[in-house]
Amino acid sequence: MARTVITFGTFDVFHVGHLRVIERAAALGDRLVVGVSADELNLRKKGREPVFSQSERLAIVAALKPVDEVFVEESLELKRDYILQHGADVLVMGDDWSGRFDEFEDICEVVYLPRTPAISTTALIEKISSAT
Ligand code: C2G
Repeated sequence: MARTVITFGTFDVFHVGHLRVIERAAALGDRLVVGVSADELNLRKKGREPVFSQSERLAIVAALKPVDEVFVEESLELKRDYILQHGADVLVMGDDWSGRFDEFEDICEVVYLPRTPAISTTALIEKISSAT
């Protein structure tokens, strides 16, 4: 049976760290499903709107070769439902979330991948805004 991998993220100001985690997630199975966080969720949890809107972020992630399906992640609390709905065998997250999703080990394998060093959306935004 095909092994389905699921991962989640905002993927705002898409960069190579995002690409690498998606590629490594896809390599762990046959089919990759990506939950892209809703604008509303970002506003609620991080107190700011992403630079790119949810439909733009969704379109970018959906166009990537390793990605088979995308959906909008409306709430962080719905992870269990999303894993079940999409029939995921593996949940992949970057290791900034290490240990945070171990509770789902009863329904799937949970894998934390090391983040790509020295790149982040926040650092990019700072770099671009301070450029003269
Ligand atoms: N990432 C990475 N290396 C970086 C930056 C990000 O591997 N240098 C990974 C993160 O660990 C994450 C994914 O890229 O797995 C997406 O990162 P974010 O867009 O920052 O997503 P986040 O806001 O952490 O996700 O349910 C989770 C939510 O959707 C929020």
